[in-house]
Amino acid sequence: MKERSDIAVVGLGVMGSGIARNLESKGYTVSVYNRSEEKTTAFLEAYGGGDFRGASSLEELCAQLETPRKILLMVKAGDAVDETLQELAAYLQPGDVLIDGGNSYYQETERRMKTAGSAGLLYVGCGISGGEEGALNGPAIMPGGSEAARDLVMPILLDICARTDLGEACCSWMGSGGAGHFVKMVHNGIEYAEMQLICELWDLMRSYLGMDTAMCGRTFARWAQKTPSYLIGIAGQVLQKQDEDGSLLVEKILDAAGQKGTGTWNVRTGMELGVPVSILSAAVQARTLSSRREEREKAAEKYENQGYGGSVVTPEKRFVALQQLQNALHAGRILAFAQGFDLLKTASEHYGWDLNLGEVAMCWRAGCILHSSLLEDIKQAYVYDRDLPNLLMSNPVHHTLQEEVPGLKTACLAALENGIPAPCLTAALQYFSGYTDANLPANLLQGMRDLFGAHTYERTDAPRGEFFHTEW
Ligand code: NBP
Repeated sequence: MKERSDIAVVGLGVMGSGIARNLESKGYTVSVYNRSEEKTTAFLEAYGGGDFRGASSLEELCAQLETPRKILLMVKAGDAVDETLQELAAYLQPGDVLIDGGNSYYQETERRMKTAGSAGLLYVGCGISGGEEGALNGPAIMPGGSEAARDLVMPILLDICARTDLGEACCSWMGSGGAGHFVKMVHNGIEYAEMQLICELWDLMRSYLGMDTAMCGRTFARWAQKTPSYLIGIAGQVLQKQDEDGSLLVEKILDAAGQKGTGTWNVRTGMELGVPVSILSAAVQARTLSSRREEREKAAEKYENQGYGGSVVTPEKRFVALQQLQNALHAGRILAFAQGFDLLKTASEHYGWDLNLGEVAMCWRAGCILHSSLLEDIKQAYVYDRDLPNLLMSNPVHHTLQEEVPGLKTACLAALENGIPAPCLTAALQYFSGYTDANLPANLLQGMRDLFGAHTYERTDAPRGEFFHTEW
């Protein structure tokens, strides 16, 4: 074992222990520390044969490290990060690098970076995605922060990140400040939307197409095999999983979902930066509504369930209808990515990060929850035109949506006619309709605003930026 460790991992929970093992497997000597010492002891008992050094205090941990020290925090986002940083500060020296690998809010990362910088410390906000499996075998990694830390951390992160089948790394430097954590936040926002879209598709399959749950599961599995998507694949897996008594497990899972906050951060940030994030927002709100389980039960009783008695597809027409639903899901996913990438582009311009959106898509190609073949198309769209104003303006995406939006319309109509809630699918269609409409009724809105509040308006026969007022 080397005299001093190359890197330290603080926090040996699900992610920290996987990443520590991943680092060690790539030849690094890793010091490990956990607030509750039992976890450090258990970790060393399980993997102590490797190049690991345990520490029972942060002071001991810092003393074990090669300088400049590189310390990866894998603790719960929020106060735990601040508390750990505060305690660590006493044992660090200028030039040491702090890497926060948790799901921190990007503005907190910017604040911590300033505090660390005032002590001469380098700070990296590092989005990591891939769950337990990814942490161990290669996650998607989205680092950003102090430029001076870039050359110190990138070789290490490139060693442990996921790689595509072609060997391309799913890790690249996102930019300064909170860029890395911002990209991870948007990743999670799109994840919310994709998952909700899949759930709505399942609802349509069972309620509109009359398919049984296992058949729906097999359908998702087949789709994911043909056009790879991690989330569609696991939806197929979950729908087919049997409980111990042989019945389908999903039928016994309560239909009440929670949310940890990263979804809400997307919605709030979209509002602040003036980016339409209606699909992402619909996904967050769908979870919130689902969590009101008891209220929904009573309301369903009062309104004798919400079905409006629309037509349900006959088995003979199911094949064609299923094709339309598949198109609806794909189109909905593209539109959710379009909103996510719009949020990234706008934030990049606002904060001066100069995000490379093709590289963001590349980072998500493997190792993370979003990985799917769709990301290859998105990557290509931004490689072809780095300044694409919106994903919808890419020619291949235009071609795909021309083919698939009719399916999205069919899915939304079926949902509306049959009283099947489809907040994300309808938000996706509404976003598409609005974004591609050169004649929105906002002129009436502007007129009314000017009438009651002299808010002024721009005219179609005058240059943009010139404002007029009328005495109505
Ligand atoms: P776990 O819940 O498995 O572990 C949490 C860790 O945080 C433990 O080591 C815990 O120490 C430590 N911790 C807490 Br809680 N409060 C602390 C405090 N005040 N001071 C010091 N340490 C504290 O979380 P995880 O799933 O490994 O997630 C770690 C980070 O990675 C989070 O930010 C999470 O959002 C992010 N993330 C998770 C996933 C995932 O799939 N799980 C994926 C991507 C990112 P203890 O043992 O003493 O309680």
